Amino acid sequence: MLRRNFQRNRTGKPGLGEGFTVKRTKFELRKVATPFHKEWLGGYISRNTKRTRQPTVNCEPDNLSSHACNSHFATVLFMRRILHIDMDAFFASIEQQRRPELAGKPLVIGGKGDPTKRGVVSTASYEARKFGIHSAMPLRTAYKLCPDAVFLPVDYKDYSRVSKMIKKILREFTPIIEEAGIDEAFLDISEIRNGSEEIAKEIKKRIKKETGLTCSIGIAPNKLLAKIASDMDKPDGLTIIAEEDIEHSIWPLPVRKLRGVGPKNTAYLKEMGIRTIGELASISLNKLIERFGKSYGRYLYDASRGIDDSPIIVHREPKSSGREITFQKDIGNIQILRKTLVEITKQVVKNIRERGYKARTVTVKIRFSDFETHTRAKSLYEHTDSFEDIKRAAFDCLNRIELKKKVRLIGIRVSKLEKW
Ligand code: TTP
Ligand code: MG
Repeated sequence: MLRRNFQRNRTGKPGLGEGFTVKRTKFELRKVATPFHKEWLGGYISRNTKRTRQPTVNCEPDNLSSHACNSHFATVLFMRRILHIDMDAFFASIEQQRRPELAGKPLVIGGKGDPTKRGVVSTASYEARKFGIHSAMPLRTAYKLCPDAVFLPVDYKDYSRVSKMIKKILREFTPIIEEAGIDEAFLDISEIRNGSEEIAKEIKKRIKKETGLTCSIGIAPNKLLAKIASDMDKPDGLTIIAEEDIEHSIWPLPVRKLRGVGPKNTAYLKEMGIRTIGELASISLNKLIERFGKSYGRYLYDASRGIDDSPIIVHREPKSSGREITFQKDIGNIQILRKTLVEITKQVVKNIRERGYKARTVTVKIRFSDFETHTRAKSLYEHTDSFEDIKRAAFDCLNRIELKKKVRLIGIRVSKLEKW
């Protein structure tokens, strides 16, 4: 009974004191409590859990309705200090850093850096964003919006090198770090004695000194809020959000700022008359579950209140590895498609081998000239990194797609990876 979920007393009203979700046992709380918190808890956590291995506060579900118990847990849930860091216009800033003549100029990074050819924008400098250019936009559209911008190809190798330097600096602050992407990470700074602002400023200073780059930092009681915070004052921002700030700084934001709320659900919520996170927080749990299902409905209910107890995942295994090619000209010739599939399969197999993984599922994607997209997947008998086996599965998938139109893109992804 060490891991029990207490989820009671949900009133559906926005607010954190009442209607609060308690998901942690005291045993778990002991693991997240800092020395300050342990002191504040007056030994609640450490004293009895060790001896009895039982929760120390009487938090049987019926007692959770008591306000004291509720607010006690509310405080505990909101006492972590999570820092989210995200570099500013990462690829573009690296290029501007190594070519000072590009500083302050509209700069677009993407594909092979030729805006007359196919390819998408990876990122744009803040100067280029003023023209409406953004990530994932076709390079040709970016060129139309700002013909004077400088276009450069993506240099992953160098960006990964800088990314590693940054992660190394972050590790000097705490080993509890989740690498969330090439230019972002979550750090659990609960155990560090210095103040949040002080830590953030020190991180910014170190990164600026060693890479010349700026970043934006958000600090909050959990990952959900920390990520929203780091995005609130870009570039070179520092935003600290406490539990009491949720109402005035989180509730006015649009719902799509919440992790897991994509364009589809944003549109659906809009149909329900919900645009902001605060409006979402005013919807009852029952109604959300009715509309979105049990798990996502509950997620929305909690997230709109700033509640999130997802842990920092210190080392995340890659879930999949893939490669795709967009042809310069749409292809109608099956032999060319097969040859390309062999090429990208080779690259993917090389990639998983280098990282010591074997895969169980192979997925092939075909996008036709009109953007209609089909995928087919095949599961293998066992995990493998054999090029022949993966190629055979890929061809099986390709054969199951009716090639009725010219093809714009072909891709392969291997998933269900396991370390070997
Ligand atoms: P982001 O952090 O999303 O973007 P950014 O760092 O360029 O800008 P911001 O200041 O708003 O954080 O992504 C980090 C890098 O990942 C980005 O520099 C380029 C790359 N990237 C892509 O290649 N394709 C994409 O669609 C996105 C969103 C990012
Ligand atoms: Mg970034």
